[in-house]
Amino acid sequence: MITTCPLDCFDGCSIEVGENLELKGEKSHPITQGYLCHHMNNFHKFARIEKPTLHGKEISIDKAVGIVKEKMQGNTLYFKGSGNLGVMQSVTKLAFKDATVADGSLCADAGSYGIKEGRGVDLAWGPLHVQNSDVVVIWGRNPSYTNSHMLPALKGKTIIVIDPYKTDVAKKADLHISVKPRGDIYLALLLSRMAYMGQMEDEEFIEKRCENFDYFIDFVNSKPMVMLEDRSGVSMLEADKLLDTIKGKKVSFLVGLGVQKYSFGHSVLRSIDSFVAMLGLFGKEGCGVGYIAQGSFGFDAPFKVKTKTVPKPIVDFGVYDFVFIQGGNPVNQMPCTPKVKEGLSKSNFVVYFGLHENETSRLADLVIPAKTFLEKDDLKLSYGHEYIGDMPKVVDSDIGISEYELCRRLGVELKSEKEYIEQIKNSNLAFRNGRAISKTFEVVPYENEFYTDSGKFEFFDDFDDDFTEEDIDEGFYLIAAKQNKSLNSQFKTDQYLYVPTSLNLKDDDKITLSNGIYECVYMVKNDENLRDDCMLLYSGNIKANMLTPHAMSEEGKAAIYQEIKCKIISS
Ligand SMILES: Nc1nc2c(c(=O)[nH]1)N[C@H]1C(S)=C(S)[C@@H](COP(=O)(O)OP(=O)(O)OC[C@H]3O[C@@H](n4cnc5c(=O)[nH]c(N)nc54)[C@H](O)[C@@H]3O)O[C@H]1N2
Ligand SMILES: Nc1nc2c(c(=O)[nH]1)N[C@H]1C(S)=C(S)[C@@H](COP(=O)(O)OP(=O)(O)OC[C@H]3O[C@@H](n4cnc5c(=O)[nH]c(N)nc54)[C@H](O)[C@@H]3O)O[C@H]1N2
Ligand code: SF4
Ligand SMILES: [Mo]
Repeated sequence: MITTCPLDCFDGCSIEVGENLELKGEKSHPITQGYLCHHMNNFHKFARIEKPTLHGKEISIDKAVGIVKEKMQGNTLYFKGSGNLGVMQSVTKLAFKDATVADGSLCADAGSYGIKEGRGVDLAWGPLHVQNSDVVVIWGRNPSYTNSHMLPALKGKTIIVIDPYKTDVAKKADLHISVKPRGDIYLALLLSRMAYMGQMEDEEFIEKRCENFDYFIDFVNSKPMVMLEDRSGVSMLEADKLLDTIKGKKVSFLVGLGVQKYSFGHSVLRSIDSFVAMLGLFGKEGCGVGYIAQGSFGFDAPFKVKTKTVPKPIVDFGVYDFVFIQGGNPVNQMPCTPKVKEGLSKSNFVVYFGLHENETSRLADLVIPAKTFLEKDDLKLSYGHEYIGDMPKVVDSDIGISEYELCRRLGVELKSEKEYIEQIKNSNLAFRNGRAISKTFEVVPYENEFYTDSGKFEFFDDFDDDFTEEDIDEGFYLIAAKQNKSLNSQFKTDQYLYVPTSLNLKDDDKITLSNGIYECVYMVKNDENLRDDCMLLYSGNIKANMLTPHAMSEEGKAAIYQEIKCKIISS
């Protein structure tokens, strides 16, 4: 039987389920090409929660559902994570219509906001596009870990990596630009200014397809070169190398989360898009900018309900009597762990509904086991390519309860699972070589129009940066990055703080870092791939968010993990 990987990942792999639920990548799938990553290859090895527990004591599913039904009558917060990206995961929103919903993002929404400002919609830019490019610029993304099914499309291409960390692709790249963290917007402006000086702009494209170019270029030209070099950490010489390499070429830009974990994250994506639009590199084969796309664009959203909302990155759990957490591990993954813990301890009653034990389940009053993706019907819309993946129920299990079943037992009137899935599929499905793809997918995205009100690309012409010179020069950035063996906090996590070798610390030494408000002790490991002004913590590290700020982006209600710098207070 064929199903699809449920995890929060660009690749949306198609999986052949064999005997004893053995999981293998589908060989003939154009993206999956027969292989899966560590997570799915080892999926069955990770212990799952088998029984509901109330304050640590086993109870029945019926009793657990009864408790939720009773408690949700009070002042309730509904918080959904991204442990499983199937569309049916959101069915529970129908049960929590009267609750406050934690809305916004721990992920990509600052950047997405900026993309929507310029292009209207963020369309996917998958491996089948990238294979038509001459040059690929990997900008704040780490495909070897987070998007491994992109790697075949990079073969034989000229590769440029823009990342403060020397990632595996950076080591092999034709050019690696070790940008200062938080410096990409200045780099995009530097590149735009130099491209304009070199008359690289595509006048015809700008004239026909864009709005606001004159304001953009005036704004760009008003920025002193020295300031742009200083703030980006990139010299004009390096910028010139990049421009030289892409001149007259078909170029894909693969942008990741790295560039936008900051207060002005939306403007960072907008600045990159503006640079690319100025060169006329949208709407042409092998050219464009790919980010975490709006996979659900064009599809019906039957579980969308109007509720009270509160921004997710800064939600105070403590003001709710009842907190229902589904498919997420906020104690580990939300910014500012101390505040999250404090909030949860003040709330009267916390439910964790998930697959695995974790930092959040350990603080919850009631723990409810979920069914795995193999045990329920679902559908996957991808944010990294055009293919739509069926996720049929493959096996029955006595363990756990599905999101749909929970909703039903909470008394919500529902259509059948199959009806919902068909409704969503039918709203926007097309076929290519017998495979389902999104109808709103375009072979060459934005070939004819952008999705803004004007139908044109909208250049930007201003942004705010609250960081002072002192903020920039002092302390260390804590890079928040993904690891190859964990999917955020699921699976095999890593517990080191990676430090630059210039600090002359020894592996396994302990150091204390402070962000000015909180302090935390870390065990270190030297990493020669780091800039001297950076340290790195992988997502899923128990202490990954001890020092990240209780704050959110100016736009997009997104967490801004790297908007704070830390100092060593003892080593
Ligand atoms: N194996 C694995 N795969 C995953 C995940 C996982 O946890 N593990 N998570 C999934 C999820 S939820 C997401 S959202 C995606 C994210 O996928 P990516 O965007 O690839 O993930 P990140 O590791 O957050 O960031 C990528 C890179 O940004 C760099 N970076 C940090 N700060 C800056 C900066 O200021 N400027 C620039 N230019 N670069 C910077 C980091 O060094 C890192 O190499 O991956 C998905 N895939
Ligand atoms: N420091 C730092 N913090 C980060 C990041 C970072 O890079 N660094 N990354 C951020 C990003 S990009 C993201 S997307 C978020 C992710 O943050 P979360 O959404 O909290 O992701 P996970 O840690 O993967 O937790 C997923 C949970 O879902 C459960 N689960 C899995 N499948 C199912 C299912 O079918 N049903 C139910 N009910 N539960 C299920 C798992 O048991 C697990 O507890 O974290 C953000 N936080
Ligand atoms: S996590 Fe990503 S790469 Fe791994 S199997 Fe799932 S979709 Fe494929
Ligand atoms: Mo994410």
